[in-house]
Amino acid sequence: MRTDTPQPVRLADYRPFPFAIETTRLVFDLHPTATKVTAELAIRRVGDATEPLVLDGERLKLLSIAIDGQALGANQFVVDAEHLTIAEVPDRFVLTTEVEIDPSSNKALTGLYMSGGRFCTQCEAEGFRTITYFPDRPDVLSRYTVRIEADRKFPHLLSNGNPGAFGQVGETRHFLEWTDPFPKPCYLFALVAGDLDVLADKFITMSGREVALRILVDPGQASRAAYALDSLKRAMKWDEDTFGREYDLDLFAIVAVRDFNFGAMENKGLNIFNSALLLADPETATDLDYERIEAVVAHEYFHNWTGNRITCRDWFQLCLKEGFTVFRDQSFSADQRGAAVQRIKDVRALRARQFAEDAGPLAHPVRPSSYLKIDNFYTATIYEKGAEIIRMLKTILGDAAFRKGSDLYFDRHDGQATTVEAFIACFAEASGRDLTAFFDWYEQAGTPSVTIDTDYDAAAKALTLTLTQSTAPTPGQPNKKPLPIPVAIGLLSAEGEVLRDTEIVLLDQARQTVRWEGVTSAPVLSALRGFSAPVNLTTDARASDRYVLFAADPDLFNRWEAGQTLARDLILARAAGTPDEVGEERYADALGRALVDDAAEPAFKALLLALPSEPDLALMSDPADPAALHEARDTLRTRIAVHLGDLLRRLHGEMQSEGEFSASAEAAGRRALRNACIEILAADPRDDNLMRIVGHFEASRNMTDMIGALYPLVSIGGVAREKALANFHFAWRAEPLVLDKWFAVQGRDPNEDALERVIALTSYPDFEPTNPNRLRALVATFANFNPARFHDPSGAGYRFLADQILAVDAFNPTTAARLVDPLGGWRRYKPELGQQMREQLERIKAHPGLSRNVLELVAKALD
Ligand code: 0A1
Ligand code: ZN
Repeated sequence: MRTDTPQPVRLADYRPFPFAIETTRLVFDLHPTATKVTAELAIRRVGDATEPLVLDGERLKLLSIAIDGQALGANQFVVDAEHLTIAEVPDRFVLTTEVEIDPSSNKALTGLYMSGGRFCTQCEAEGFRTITYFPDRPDVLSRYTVRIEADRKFPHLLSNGNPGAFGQVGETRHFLEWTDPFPKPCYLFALVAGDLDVLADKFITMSGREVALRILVDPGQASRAAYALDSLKRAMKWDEDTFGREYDLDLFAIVAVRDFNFGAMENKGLNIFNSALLLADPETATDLDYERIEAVVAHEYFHNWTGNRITCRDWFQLCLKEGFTVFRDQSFSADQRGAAVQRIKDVRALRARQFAEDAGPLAHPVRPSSYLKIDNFYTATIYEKGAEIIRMLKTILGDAAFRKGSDLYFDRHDGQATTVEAFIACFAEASGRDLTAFFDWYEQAGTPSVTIDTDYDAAAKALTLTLTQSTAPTPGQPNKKPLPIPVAIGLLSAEGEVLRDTEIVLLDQARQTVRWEGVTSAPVLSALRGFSAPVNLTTDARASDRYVLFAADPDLFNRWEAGQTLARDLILARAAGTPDEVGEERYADALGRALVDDAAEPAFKALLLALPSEPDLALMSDPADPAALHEARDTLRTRIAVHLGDLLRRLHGEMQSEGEFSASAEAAGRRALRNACIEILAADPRDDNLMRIVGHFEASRNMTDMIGALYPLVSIGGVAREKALANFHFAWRAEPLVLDKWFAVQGRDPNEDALERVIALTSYPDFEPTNPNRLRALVATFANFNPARFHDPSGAGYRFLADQILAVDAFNPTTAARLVDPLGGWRRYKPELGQQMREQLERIKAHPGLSRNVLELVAKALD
């Protein structure tokens, strides 16, 4: 809770910690309501002799404190709400503190808390300070030994590193010791204690060492961890093959917990996962869940090198670990599942989340220079744009120099807490290139706009390309520099033949021209292939050029992009009151041709069938009118459903797989296409379509098929909706992860009574606001993915969200803050809506006792 005016933390103020914590011994005497933590820190002064020792600590009850075994007198130290300060300390000493904490009352889910009757921790970014007094900053690395003592009702006692001594304590308690040989910052500390089932396996590393693999889950759930375990083994091998990275401990453990603020956490040797991102079987998890599990298991594993062995000097460098690790997990997924489909999905997410962030009041550089609460900076900009920067680096340097640079980085900085500068320096050195201008990508916020104009000289058979770039001002950055932007460009003929293969043009000026000779016929430009840079591109292409690309671009990303651009323009034209009916028919025809192309994979076709989302369309219109966009998008959907009805019904039938469920990308692609067909057909709910969807729902034997029909049935409304929801609830009422889906589907309900129903659902016995998964399933889904209903003209959607934010902020500020975003873009909406969004932000801001987390975001949104 806020006690005074919060002061921002600034990158420019970074100072090294004046002491080294050489070893850290922690003793946990676990009790749900009163846990005792004893910390023995071997400390050595490394800074100035006059510096006091200042440790972080919050919500701790200090029981005792001693230096070298001598208890300190009350006048020798000061404790306030956030620190423990000892003015005079020797140059080398052992500090022993004993504190008491109450995990059972911790609903903030940071530090030590209880989930499902089990003890667990979440220390990133600043949770360790609620466990014991410590320099809670990533540049203080220490070697840990941990003794955990608990009632035998908590059979598994886990921490980082390798297990050691264990034994009984009296009649009812037991203990286990853990040693982590690798120095680590305290945000990577983890502890779990409780009743768990184990799925065990092993992995032989590239140097022949055996690593024990363990996934620990709720009793009875071990079989649901099989896919995660398989993903882990594939990720371990991939990291050896692709980056030369080998795992370093004898044990790698993952624990699933149901109450978790984020997706997962890369604690050294003991990853802790939100159970939604770990547990899967065909009956309860969708293909999207499988895909995410694979990606997140890999992501957390990859952090062992990019984050743990080499960590961040300070939290401003967060992208050093997150951007690089996201790039690594995206590359892994591309190798596992197919590059083009993966790239399209990644770019879709980037645009929906990061481009929106960059276009609003919360825009910030990939490496920010100040913050109030670091928890608010776990953003799409730091993660996803951070990954795009690494991708561009690889594109610009080429594969071999990129690998040389990463090898150098791992070699030079192993065991250190370092900076983005040091990282980029390795690539500059390895490639011999000057990357000074490239570094601006880290410091400049905003999405660059790139334009390309073409001028074809038929007589000279030459094409002149004029490229320009500019970036609109963002908060605190009125003037922008040109950035080095790799633009991948190829040329097609009007008949769709390849005229010129892909070439990378490095646009690093505000304006540049390129002349290509030997262009034998009037070309169709295929630019920004594979989305080679995170920019908004405008070209002088006509709709006819886009149809050529949509039909024939060998770059599948651009083929998809052409279809999306055509659909987007048609929807925007209709929303603006100028529908292009002929264009809509032409688009439906072209889509039909793409769907019967035997060379294209089902997963790709499913992506072609998905129209641009309403939030994406809102980002493209100024000011946004969500109701008009919803109407216009639905009309195009209906036109496609009618125009391509026979084809969609046929495909829906053909894509049905008989036999055993397979989680392979290929099988998932067929299910995705099948579901995409009925999602469109639901826009034309004539009897046979309705029966087809109901039949699909009732016959479904896996969750992908079931959810694939549930949403269309909900969107059709009426009896179809009621029956499907009731059946689904009855079948899955005892499965929390599936029930989350039941709530989420209703969050997206496009019918007019959706808001009323969503509000009613918050009083439903299954709605648990203290569980972030459940809360987000309903509230965040509604606010982010149901724009037509969230932006109700009465403002009731905004009031609902503000009520939820305030209620959750009282016990979980981290999660409350993550709900603010849908109100943040208020300036982009038509004034009668924007004004009401703003009023709710004002109301939140004025709320007494508001957390710093929420305050920082609402204040920035209103600025
Ligand atoms: N580092 C984790 C996720 C994570 C994000 C934010 C946190 O606290 C503010 C904690 C963990 C990852 O990237 O997977
Ligand atoms: Zn991460």
